[in-house]
Amino acid sequence: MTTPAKAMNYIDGEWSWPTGAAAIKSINPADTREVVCETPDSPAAELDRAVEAAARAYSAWRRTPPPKRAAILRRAGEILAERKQQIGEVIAREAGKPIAEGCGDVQEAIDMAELAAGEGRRLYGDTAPSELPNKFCMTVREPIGVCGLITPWNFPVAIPAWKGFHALICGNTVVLKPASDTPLCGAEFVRALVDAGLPKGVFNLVQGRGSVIGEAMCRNSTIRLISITGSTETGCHVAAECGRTGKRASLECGGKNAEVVMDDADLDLAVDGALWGAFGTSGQRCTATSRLIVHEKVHDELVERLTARAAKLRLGPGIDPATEVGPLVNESQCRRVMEYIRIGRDEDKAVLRCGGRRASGEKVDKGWFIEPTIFTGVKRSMRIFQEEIFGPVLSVVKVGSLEEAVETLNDCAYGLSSAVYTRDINKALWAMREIEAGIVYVNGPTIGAEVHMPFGGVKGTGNGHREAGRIGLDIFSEWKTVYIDYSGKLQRAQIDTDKILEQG
Ligand code: UN1
Repeated sequence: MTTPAKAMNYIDGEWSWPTGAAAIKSINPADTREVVCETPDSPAAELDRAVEAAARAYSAWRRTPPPKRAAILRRAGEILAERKQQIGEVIAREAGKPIAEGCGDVQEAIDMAELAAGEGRRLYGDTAPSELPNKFCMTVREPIGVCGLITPWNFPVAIPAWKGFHALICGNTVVLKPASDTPLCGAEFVRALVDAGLPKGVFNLVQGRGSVIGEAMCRNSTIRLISITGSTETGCHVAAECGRTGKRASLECGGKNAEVVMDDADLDLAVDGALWGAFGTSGQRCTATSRLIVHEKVHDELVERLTARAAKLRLGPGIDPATEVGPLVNESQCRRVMEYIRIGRDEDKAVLRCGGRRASGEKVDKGWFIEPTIFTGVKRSMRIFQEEIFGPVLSVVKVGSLEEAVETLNDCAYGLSSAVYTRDINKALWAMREIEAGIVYVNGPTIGAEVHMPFGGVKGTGNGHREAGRIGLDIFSEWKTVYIDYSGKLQRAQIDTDKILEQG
């Protein structure tokens, strides 16, 4: 085993370990004997120090022309591309993702760098005519100030990039608190920005626990915005704290995404989609397919094909190129998922069709592996149908019509992603309109959103924001409306001028 790396804090242009801070160990979830890295259990004061650095850097960064900010982001993207394999391996070891997915995670960050850098030459506002003569109206985007980013372990490079690059291109300065399960991934992301030449203080990294650093972020009154991807429970807590201190909160929270399969669907395609959507990333995506809603005419055949394929998926460490499904990220997630499997078995006679156990065998004995699990006969009232599990567990529900399928899909507290498999364009368009979700796929799985399109959801998934795409800039900027009066005299708006005799 190699000596564990150190994933330090990066504050005001310096990598540092806070004096006296204990170490949090990040463990390889595929082999818990391996300590991937040590990171400081930073005290709250460290967060405040990072915010002060970000606040000092803000004035110059806000005035840096956006195309110049863009050049740094573009370079960061190039550096991530040069290091893709190496960082992909870090993701495989620290988050447990299969290496192809780890590299895909880095690729998503590269794509986001490209997108955000392009925005450096746009950041468009509007111009509009005035209701008065010789007057002109326009809007310009302005940054918000110091932004706090709280990011999860399941896309430990891509999500910091989604949030961080948009924040930076808009002219904000940043403090990032990455998940304590993946501190080295967070440090690798920041290292790319540093090596790209970002001025000191513009992007700061504070490692540690959510209960200390996340809470300190909420309390800090200099931070103007917190953007968090995490559970709905944590997101709502952060939003409540932000409300108390007058900050903006942008929430990207839970999902309970469903794939609908109609009787006219291409079943091979639907099986491929369900398999990838449910068991890709071991089901640990907020976009993962955790419900499969199937027309009764194709239900049995679909379930048969799906269970046969799921049972053959190759489990193993992410670093092994043969691996299709990696481990759960840590012990508590593993226990949580096993508890849901127990609940599924106990409640109201859901039928366990495959999986349902901790995986065993030479490749998986040392890690947090769970067999891809499928329940059939699931009813809408069941907890495995309603609650986010965040693991390789799929609940199948049988329905008799498209209307029933969509009503079933919508009977849920979340609304992030969804998929409909049908060959009938009318059915597809009807479902597209009726589904309550931020993302709808037709004949494609619920996972795999692209960086240039808005990402986010309705109901318990978020609070109305969309990340990524052009619209993601709205999270990280304020609009300023500018009126320019070149008439050379007082022109009064919102006054009935006919009644003012002297008005010339
Ligand atoms: C997440 O799981 O939080 O759409 C993000 C997808 C990925 C992003 C997932 N591009 O599946």
